[in-house]
Amino acid sequence: MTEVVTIQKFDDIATICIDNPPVNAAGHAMRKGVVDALDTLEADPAVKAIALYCAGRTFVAGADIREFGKPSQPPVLPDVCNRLEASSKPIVAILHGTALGGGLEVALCCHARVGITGSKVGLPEVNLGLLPGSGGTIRLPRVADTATTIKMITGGAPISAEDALKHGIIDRLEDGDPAQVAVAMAKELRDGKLKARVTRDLLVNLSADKMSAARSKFEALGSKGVVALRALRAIEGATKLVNEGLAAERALFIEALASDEHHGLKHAFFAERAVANIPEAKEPPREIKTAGVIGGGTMGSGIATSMLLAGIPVTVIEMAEDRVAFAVKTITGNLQGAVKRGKLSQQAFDATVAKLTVTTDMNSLSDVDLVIEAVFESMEVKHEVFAKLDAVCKTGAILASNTSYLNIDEIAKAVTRPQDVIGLHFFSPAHVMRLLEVVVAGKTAPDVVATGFALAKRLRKVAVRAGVCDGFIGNRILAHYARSTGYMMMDGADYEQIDNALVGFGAAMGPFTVGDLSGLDIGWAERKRRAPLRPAEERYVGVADKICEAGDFGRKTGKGYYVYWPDGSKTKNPDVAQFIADEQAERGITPRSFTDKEIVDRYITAMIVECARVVEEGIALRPIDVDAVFLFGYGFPRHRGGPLCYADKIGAQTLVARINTYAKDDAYYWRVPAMLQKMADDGTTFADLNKER
Ligand code: 3H9
Repeated sequence: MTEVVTIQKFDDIATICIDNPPVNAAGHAMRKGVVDALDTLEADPAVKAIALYCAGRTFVAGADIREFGKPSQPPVLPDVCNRLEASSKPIVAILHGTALGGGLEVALCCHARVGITGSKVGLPEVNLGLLPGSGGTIRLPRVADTATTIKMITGGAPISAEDALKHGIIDRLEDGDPAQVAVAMAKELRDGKLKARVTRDLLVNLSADKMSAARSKFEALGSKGVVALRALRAIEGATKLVNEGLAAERALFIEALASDEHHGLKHAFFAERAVANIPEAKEPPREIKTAGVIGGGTMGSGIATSMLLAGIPVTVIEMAEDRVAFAVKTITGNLQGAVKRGKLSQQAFDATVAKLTVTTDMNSLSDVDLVIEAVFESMEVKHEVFAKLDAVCKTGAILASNTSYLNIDEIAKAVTRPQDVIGLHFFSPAHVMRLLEVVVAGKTAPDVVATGFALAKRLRKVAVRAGVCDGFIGNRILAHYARSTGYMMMDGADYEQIDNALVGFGAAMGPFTVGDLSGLDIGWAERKRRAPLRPAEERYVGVADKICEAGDFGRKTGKGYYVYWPDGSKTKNPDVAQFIADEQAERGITPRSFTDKEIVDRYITAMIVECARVVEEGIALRPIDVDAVFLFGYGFPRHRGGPLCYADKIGAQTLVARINTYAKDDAYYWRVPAMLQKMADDGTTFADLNKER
């Protein structure tokens, strides 16, 4: 036995307990421990039936992801699974928490499965670019129907124990403590009250038509369907002899382990968790029982919705009565949307709305624990708001700004308690987007930073620590690489081609379509603000300004880079071609063509350049923090792991060579960051930097 697996005997039944915190992952010690335990119990003639359960918060949540990419140490999980299935004594698995991936595969090899109420089961391997690699694709279709098998394996979402029971994946639902349920169920198994079955002996339940429809669907997705298609190929193996199917699954799993998709998705999995590792992590957070939001526009209402969904009572301050009505309507509308999406029950809706107050009276904030302002982006307005908060809010209340780019140190000058001031930068729609930039100013107290992270957790968001600079991590980087698309357009690339090339790279939408969607007036205002700060050497493209001057702000006005037709289609706005041609003539530019590859290369390289600078200057703690910002706030394709994970794949030397080539067109824009040059010289990577910091 190993320290993570123990056995206990109760007359003629026995239990095997796995205790491998935090999530009982099937690492080497667990695998070896289970096989040793089984050897011991099989050799004991007194033992008639066995129950396998876990201590702690969950049944086995899968293989140990940290072991992937390292040489595998026997016994490997597929062998552990086969060993369990071949046991001469019946075994029942007791599932609590989340039985995921290799965890569910272990359970499928046991001879009966009992779910504890509230538990979930799933095969989420595709979320890591993998497929179930311990028989899940061969055994699940022997207990569940085709649609359930395809959905669980190619979609990756877990299902409730109730649904698992309905679909035949588990045999029974019980309430109670897993250790006690284990003893009771082992006795029932011994007495034949709980029926034992060997999954591999069951008939396969696969509809050829449904499999073929799924195959066509994933093939049509191109590169986005690769992971699901590989998983589907493994499921097809279920129709072969069991051992042949298992061997084919193993081969596909090993292929998946070596794939770029797995590399990127595994990085994304760890990025989501690594960002919580901040210098202030050990500080006890302040308690947030109630909150205030200043400004009930789209952003403020989204923030309020997000807090209400987390059960935090919110007071929203608006300037006038008509604005109060607008905020109430927007927030209740958001909450109704949550009901429609199944995120909130109708019953909970009424209780949630009851936690909302919208008023024009700033004094209502006198007792709240946190206030987030989401008012107009002007330092003057922010100063006015913060001075009022300073006068009204109780001692110890956190005063946060949702500014997208303004200097938090400067904002904090308006109050007598700068230690309580922080930036909490939400992304629109704030009740949907997962990213929260926690912007730490010079005087922000460590426990205020810790509170920002604790709040993000309650709101189910991913918090990333950022330093103060124009645009913090995300918007600063965006402002830089967005210019590359304007430059390419001005130099001759068709903007629709740019959009399509970036969608081909994995973006949900191209940058010009995104601009139209979010409103071209936003960028216009931002360019006007930055105009006095713009260095003389910086190249400027005025096409977007011309579109705005014509009164076209994108989707909301029906016209921007594209014209949006009532039938939902869009075509290029013919005015834009003229604006481009005029500016090219004015600046003496002879347009040239761009390949899709050059478009993607220039765009991504521009992004990586500014990402490197943000890390170099300490605005982001580590490269992985920048990756998290782009994965959770900017729709960077998850399977590529984030811009700096992708940068390592391209290689620093290639990136430096590209920048030097592009610099021949524009030596100001294309400068090599010192950090990237160093990496090109000494062969280090952003991944190395993640390990160091
Ligand atoms: C697989 O099973 C392949 C097999 O088919 C074939 C094999 C041959 N391994 O998320 P949390 C860590 S593939 C290692 O914050 P929660 C996590 O990094 C696997 N570590 O907690 C974190 O560490 P830290 C299929 C893992 O309560 C800590 O545990 N399974 C693993 O919010 C707490 O995690 C999956 O994909 C792991 N498998 O959520 C399940 N899982 O504290 C992936 C977690 O140092 N896991 N950690 O940052 C999850 O979905 C969630 O962690 C879970 C708990 C729902 C279980």
